[in-house]
Amino acid sequence: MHDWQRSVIYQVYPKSFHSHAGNATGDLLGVVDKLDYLQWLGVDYLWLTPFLRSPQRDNGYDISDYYAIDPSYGSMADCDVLIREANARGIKLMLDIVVNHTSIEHEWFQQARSSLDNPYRDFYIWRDQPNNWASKFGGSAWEYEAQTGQYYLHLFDHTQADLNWDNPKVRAEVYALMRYWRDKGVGGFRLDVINLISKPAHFAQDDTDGRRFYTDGPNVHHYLQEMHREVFAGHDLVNVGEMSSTCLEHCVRYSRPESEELSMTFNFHHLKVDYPDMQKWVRADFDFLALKRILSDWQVGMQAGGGWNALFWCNHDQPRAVSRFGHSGEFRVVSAKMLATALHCLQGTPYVFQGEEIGMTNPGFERIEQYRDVETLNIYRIQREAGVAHDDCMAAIRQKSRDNSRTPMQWNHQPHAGFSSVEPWIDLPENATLINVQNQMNDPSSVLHHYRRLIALRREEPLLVHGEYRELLVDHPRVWAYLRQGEGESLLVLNNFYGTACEVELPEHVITQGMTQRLLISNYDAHPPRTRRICLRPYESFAVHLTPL
Ligand code: TEU
Repeated sequence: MHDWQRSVIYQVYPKSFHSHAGNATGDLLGVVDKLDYLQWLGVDYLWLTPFLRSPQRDNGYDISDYYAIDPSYGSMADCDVLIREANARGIKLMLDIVVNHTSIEHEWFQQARSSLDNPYRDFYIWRDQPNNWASKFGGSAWEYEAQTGQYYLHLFDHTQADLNWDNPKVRAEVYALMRYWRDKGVGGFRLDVINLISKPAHFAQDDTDGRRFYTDGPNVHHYLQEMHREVFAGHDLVNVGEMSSTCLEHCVRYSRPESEELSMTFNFHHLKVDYPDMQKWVRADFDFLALKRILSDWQVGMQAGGGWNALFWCNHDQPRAVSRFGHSGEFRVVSAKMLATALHCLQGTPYVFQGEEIGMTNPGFERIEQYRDVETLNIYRIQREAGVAHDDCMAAIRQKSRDNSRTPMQWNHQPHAGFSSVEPWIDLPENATLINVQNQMNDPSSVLHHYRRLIALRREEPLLVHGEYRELLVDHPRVWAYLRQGEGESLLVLNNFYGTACEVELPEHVITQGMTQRLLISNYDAHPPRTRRICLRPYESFAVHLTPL
């Protein structure tokens, strides 16, 4: 068993975590300030979203120097302090590596754009004519570069130019920069949209947006195996790939140990259950049966293929889980705990995104001026130009904008929730005084203590790591029930996803006469179930260890 299979990873969005300097944006020493808290919480790894030098057009996912810290986050010396202080507390740092694209301010792009025969020209992807491929942030994926009269490819913002991975010099540069960070003592990498790096030889016209040509592209496994040999082999690293619009077969290949590619993969299928007809920018409720089906299929499929899932509800690109799949009003606390239990009892490595552990909600910003995210602002402009009414745009943005998760971490009752001493770069939700770490630290029945218990359970209960996932009550429209089975023992996990009580009847083999039951965690004062018929209260959830006689 790999140690990271028993680990929990905490995601820090440094811009919104804590400002040591007291500025409008967070910094690396601000993360150092909170390491004792993270150690208390019990997490094993910290994934920090990019803090390398960047014009910050996409909050650091547009890197202009892979060997320098962005001055807004501090210095290289601060970074060394962070790595050292985290390691001293048994916490390793995962660096976010963004190598599908660079900022157009990167020296390579500056060189490349200067002339057709510049040695860096081939670091990027140029064509005389654009095709119909779409940028994931709206509009065309091609931008015209007047000086040399060609278009360059950008799957994201036009300031994020895609690197040409078929050029061996590009790959050599990428592995070199990863070795630099590896040798500095980071414990692993999170690889941004890494399944998009291999583009096809021909840029065909497409009847959709082109993604089927470059998603899990022709040489992607070959390049990841090369990265493994060049960077990972012989080192104790955890590497997670962010996989955009991927599929199960590829994720098994990316993450099974025999492939020698990555440790695990993120995919987003379960987070599209509120995208009607795959449309993100429409307000919509989530489809619960689809959510269960997708998560179950990935549990079963990854287990069968020997792959490994990264488990998550939240990250810096997604709305807050409690607002999305739970209840942000009277049932906020129980529903946040239910979501946590449902996820943490699955097979895979759980990720906690800053603020999730205290049940932070979407901020519900009403005005477009309160939003900062490049994707949100692009979409607003494009939709308005296409004639969509302001109110309809805003209803979708309020629900779906990436800024929902990017508001400052809520630490305490001080001004700006203890995040900074000046007005932060983005507003805080109004409920910040109610929902914060300080309140919950002192309250053993809080969401925070529930997370701490779940994180500890990962290490205590081997069944959470290797128990076989079996779904129960597959068609139940409100309850997600599953087992994690081992030899002669199992865990039973029940989760009511709705705010009304409901009764379920478990199959006969699950609860048998005289079996021993040990309650591991619950979000109400609950006793282990004595019979097969169980009444679940609003958002009730628990996990129980069962040993038949
Ligand atoms: O995101 C990749 C990605 O495709 C999405 O999660 C994206 O935000 C979503 O499709 C938009 O609707 C990664 C990073 O996590 C994100 O923050 C970056 O903006 C993006 O790559 C580009 O580097």
